[in-house]
Amino acid sequence: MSLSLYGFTPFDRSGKIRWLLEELGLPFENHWLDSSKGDLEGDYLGINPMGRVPAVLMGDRPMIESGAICAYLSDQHLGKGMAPALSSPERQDYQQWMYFAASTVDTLVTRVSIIEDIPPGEVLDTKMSALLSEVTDTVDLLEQTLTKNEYLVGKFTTADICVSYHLFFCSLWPEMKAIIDGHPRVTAYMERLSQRPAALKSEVFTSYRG
Ligand SMILES: N[C@@H](CCC(=O)N[C@@H](CS)C(=O)NCC(=O)O)C(=O)O
Repeated sequence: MSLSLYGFTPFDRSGKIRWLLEELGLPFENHWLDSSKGDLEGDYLGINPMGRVPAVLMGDRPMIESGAICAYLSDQHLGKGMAPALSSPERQDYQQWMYFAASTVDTLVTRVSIIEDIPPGEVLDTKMSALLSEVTDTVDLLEQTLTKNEYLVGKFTTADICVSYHLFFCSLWPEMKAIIDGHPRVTAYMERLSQRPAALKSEVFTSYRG
């Protein structure tokens, strides 16, 4: 079945799908869209009616939502070991971290982008400090989890791709990077993941590695 991936830079959410496709060894056609040229309009709305990226076209079936795409592809290719089988005990943790990536880690980035537009003053300070306290709780939990294993679910899975990918996005904000850098196991985990051949090939951690 043909597989096409639509994104607009190596740093939008299509990066984690590209990384996963490399880990799975699946051939795909990469489409870089440019919103300033109207690429997210017209025919593209047949693939993603919201005019957003990423999206994939599997055969003639489109799919949106980066986390769902990663989960679906991993389950479709269960034999490649990127997701634990439904009946395995690890599946519970895997599912937890997949949702944690999309609803806890990814939203930190969405929220900081909104908060940083607030004019300097008390409102900005209060909201930023509440957000940074959540970042600390999030990274503390990861640090604690990584005392038991090198990866979130014991062995490397798509949950590591999704969590580390969104954490990498967080690290692009100096305030959040300072918190992440204060967690040695998390920092070593990010470094370990960034050295995987599939991660290097998809260039997702390029700016993380400087
Ligand atoms: N929850 C969606 C978020 C999709 C999304 O918001 N994508 C952004 C870029 S990562 C976008 O396409 N924005 C359109 C634009 O900026 O014109 C996902 O994970 O796929």
